[in-house]
Amino acid sequence: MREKLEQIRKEALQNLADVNADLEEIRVRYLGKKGELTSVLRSMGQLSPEERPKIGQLANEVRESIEQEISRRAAQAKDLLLQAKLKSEKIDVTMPGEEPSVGHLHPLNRVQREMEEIFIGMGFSIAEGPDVELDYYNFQALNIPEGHPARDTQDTFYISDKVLLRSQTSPVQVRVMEKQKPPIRIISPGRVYRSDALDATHSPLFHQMEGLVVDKGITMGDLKGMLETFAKKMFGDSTRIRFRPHHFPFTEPSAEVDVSCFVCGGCGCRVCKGEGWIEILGAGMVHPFVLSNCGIDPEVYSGFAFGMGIERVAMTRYGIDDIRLFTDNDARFLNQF
Ligand code: 2U9
Repeated sequence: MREKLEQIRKEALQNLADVNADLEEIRVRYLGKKGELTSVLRSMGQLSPEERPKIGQLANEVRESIEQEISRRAAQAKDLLLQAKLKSEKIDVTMPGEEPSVGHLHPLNRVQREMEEIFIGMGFSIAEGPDVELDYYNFQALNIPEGHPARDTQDTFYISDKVLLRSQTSPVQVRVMEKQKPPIRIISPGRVYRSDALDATHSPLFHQMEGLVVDKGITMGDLKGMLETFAKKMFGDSTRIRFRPHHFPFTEPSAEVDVSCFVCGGCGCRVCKGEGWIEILGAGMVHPFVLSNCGIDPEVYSGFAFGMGIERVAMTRYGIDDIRLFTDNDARFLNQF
């Protein structure tokens, strides 16, 4: 039995010396419940009482030496694995990094912010209101009576009889006038909706910036001076403006306003289509009916208002010929700004 135990020890240690040894398989084979050492221990009953403790002690020594070798080999394998990992996953911190690509503002937001900055510089505040509006604020308060072409369902998205998607940002100004006493000096940038088919120059969703100034003694001269300052800051110092008589229900008198072509300076070119002028906005003196609808006495106060499409300003400024480019999401277009 002594020889058998020594043989088990020798064989087990030999097996463990193999670099590819399966440690768990060896442990089960020699030390497991059905293992070789265990079966030797089971047959110890046959031994004489004098021999039993000696063989028992030897069996324990053999078990211990096998267990120790298994632990030593397991620790060694773990260490080897760690070394291999450290080698394969080594990072060269001196390598140049990959530069993350940084995005930028959409050209429309860029133009909108630039316009806002110009008006803020002239003392305006920014006012906002809901995209889903009451018919009253979008039309009635603005002197657009029922039956007026602007109310036609072909132009406006109605949600119900009295609720619609705003077709202009003017309702924002009406809401401000209802709450605030003059002096009022606000711009209202934002989305507006019109039931137009999408083509190169029309879109059912576009952006407007409207402005409103109400105080005692406000005149058309104030409107002209302010718009001239805006045009020069937006399109360049040599820009001039031109008023053409027009009609809007919410302003009287009303005008369409052109800026001199910032490319040719007024001689006529491709950008202004030979005109020398580019139509950029509409404006006028706030209609007395609109002032009184909003609780402001037209005998005491007067005001001017203007409105422009932000897409149109951006298209003019950058020479963009198709409004759909703003929403196509084509990086080749967007990355030019
Ligand atoms: C109130 C009173 C008057 C806003 C104005 C225009 C003229 C105008 C168009 C420009 C191009 C709309 O985007 S567009 O199609 N707008 O011509 N808008 S005066 O007048 C107001 C607004 C609010 C209380």
